[in-house]
Amino acid sequence: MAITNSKTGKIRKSYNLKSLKEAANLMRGLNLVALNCAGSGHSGGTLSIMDIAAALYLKVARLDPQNPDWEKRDRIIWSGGHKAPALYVSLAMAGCFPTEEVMTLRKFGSPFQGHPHWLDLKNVEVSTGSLGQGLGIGIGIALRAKLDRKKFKVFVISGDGEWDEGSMWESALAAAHYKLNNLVVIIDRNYLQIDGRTEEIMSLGSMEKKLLSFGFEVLKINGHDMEAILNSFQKAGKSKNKPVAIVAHTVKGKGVSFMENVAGWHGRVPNDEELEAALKELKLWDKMDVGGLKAKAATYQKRVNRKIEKLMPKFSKNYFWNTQETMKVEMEPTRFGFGRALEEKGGDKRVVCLGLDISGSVKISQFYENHPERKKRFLSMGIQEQNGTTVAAGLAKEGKLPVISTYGVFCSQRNADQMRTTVCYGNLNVFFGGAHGGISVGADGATHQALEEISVVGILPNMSLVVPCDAVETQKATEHLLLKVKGPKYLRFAREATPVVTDKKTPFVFGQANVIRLRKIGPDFNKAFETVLASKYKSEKEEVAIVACGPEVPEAMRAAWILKQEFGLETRVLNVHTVKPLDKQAIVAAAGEVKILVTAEEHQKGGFGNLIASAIMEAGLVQVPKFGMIGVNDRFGASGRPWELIKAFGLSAEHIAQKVIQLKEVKKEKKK
Ligand SMILES: Cc1ncc(C[n+]2csc(CCOP(=O)(O)OP(=O)(O)O)c2C)c(N)n1
Repeated sequence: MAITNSKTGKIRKSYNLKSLKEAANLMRGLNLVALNCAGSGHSGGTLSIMDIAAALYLKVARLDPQNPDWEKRDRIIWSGGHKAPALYVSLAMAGCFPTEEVMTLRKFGSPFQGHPHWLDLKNVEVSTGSLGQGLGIGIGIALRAKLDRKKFKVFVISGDGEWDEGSMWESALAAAHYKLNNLVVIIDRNYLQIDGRTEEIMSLGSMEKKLLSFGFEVLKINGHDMEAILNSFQKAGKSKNKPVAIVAHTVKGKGVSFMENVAGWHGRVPNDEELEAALKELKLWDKMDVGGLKAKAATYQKRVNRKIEKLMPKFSKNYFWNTQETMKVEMEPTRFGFGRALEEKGGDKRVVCLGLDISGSVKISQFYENHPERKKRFLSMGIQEQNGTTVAAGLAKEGKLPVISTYGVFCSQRNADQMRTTVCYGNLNVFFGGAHGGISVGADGATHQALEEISVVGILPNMSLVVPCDAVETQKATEHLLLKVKGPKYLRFAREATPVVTDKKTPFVFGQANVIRLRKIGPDFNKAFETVLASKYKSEKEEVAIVACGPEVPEAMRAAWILKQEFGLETRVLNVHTVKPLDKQAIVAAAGEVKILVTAEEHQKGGFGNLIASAIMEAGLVQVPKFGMIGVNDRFGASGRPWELIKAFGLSAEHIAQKVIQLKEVKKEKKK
């Protein structure tokens, strides 16, 4: 089949071998320009799958770009959602929307999210981004076709690294069990994942033999030979009673010499010079209006900037970070503190680190990078959050101090039952490094923005949970959790650089909050504040308390500054780095001593705020303060720049200050 008019049954546009190859080449170019405009994303895998994508969307699958909900269309599932740009340029080339629109990729408000979201963009079948789930969805759709005697086909595009996930093999069993001959799974066998070569990270061996033994009809092809690709799809259409697996041997980064077979290009995008070199290699530099495409992206971004600025509460001055001398701070990602601590304390032979194929980015690899002798204590688990958690449990049971780390979403929720029943119920000494927490992971979008860990993890018996406010505090917390806290522990930290507001001397006592007070507005932001342990603090009859954790602590400090300068209000900032066990004494003391109390979290609103509220309510105070919460308001995240999202989702200091003022005014009005 092909791009079809669903009303007349006629082919809208047909491709021969030559034009299909040309289209695939152009799609590579468009993909790279979009990635360059986005400033982040996945070059390697989008290039390795592009010939297959071109064949599927332009020639093989039955689709009507004018009728995305056409019942008879073939369904294409992108199980590896990080290859979204390849999906978007495929849809554009098929005629679903103008190609230039894809240049808004990964920008705030764009339908071209970092990972595909079917509710944002017609023609996207399902939302993906958490690896290992697309095949199961495909099976569900294929089963529905069988139940209702529908003739459409289901194609699932997966990556080889993705097959580290146990869920893929569960799905493989099910596909064969139900004899789904209407299901074709494509494996982009490029032999690379993030941390390196698949066979070194978690050997897959022969995918062909494995899938054959699972009951698939298996076709092995060169995934860049267009004729072979088309033939394999034709053969796949004739399967009698088996699901089909096309193992497409490909080259990650295909088409651009300096990207080919280089693991580092997994999550890197070309800068302007690299883009030019790449497009010249693809013989597209003179053919494409790169300037025009980039202008489209720039114009869209300007609109975003204006929209977001409108969402910001306004004061007499701009108090945003580094806009005026006094607001100058150093910025460092909290994950750097995690890496430093592992490097410094990793000499302890009991420490074993488990990598989940994102080791460089979350900084767990710093454990061994300068200490080759520790490499044997670094266990590569591939993309296996669930298995990694139980393996860590086994290590802990035998006296080791295992540390396991990946994106917070996968670290706290992909393995939720393993964490609950094996680790927490057994009270085992496993350290979870929940990296890239919060929306500040930015352009990757909702699938990668961990906003629920405080609720999911903080409710577990025996668990300790720390959410440090900056890189320095992250280092202290990592060291403490690793060596001093027995039992399960979870550290929530972030990807983006955030203000450093503590130093070596700042108190950090596990389980005890700090009080931060603005003493004297002066030229140096950090020096204007004094920090003491909450247990040592005596009330100064401040009117306001802001109770915060994680990256909202610096925002709370800035809010205290705004409240003082603009309204003359004194604020007690409570840095509650340890969320479990919670320093209820400090919280209740604040509640009893101020008139307005606002909680602030870069998390679903209430995960932290409700813990603070219940601590206050349970204390049975005679009088409770006016209470407000700042957090993400019952929604999923979105693609965008980290600081754009902080502003757009109402998490900035300006929003905290505004909330305080609103509460103050409500009170005044009621008195009248
Ligand atoms: C459950 C889950 N864990 C981790 C990640 C982070 N991640 C994104 S892509 C990727 C590597 C995927 O490798 P592969 O499937 O081989 O894709 P390709 O190399 O073809 O891009 C990882 C670990 C994720 N998206 N989902």
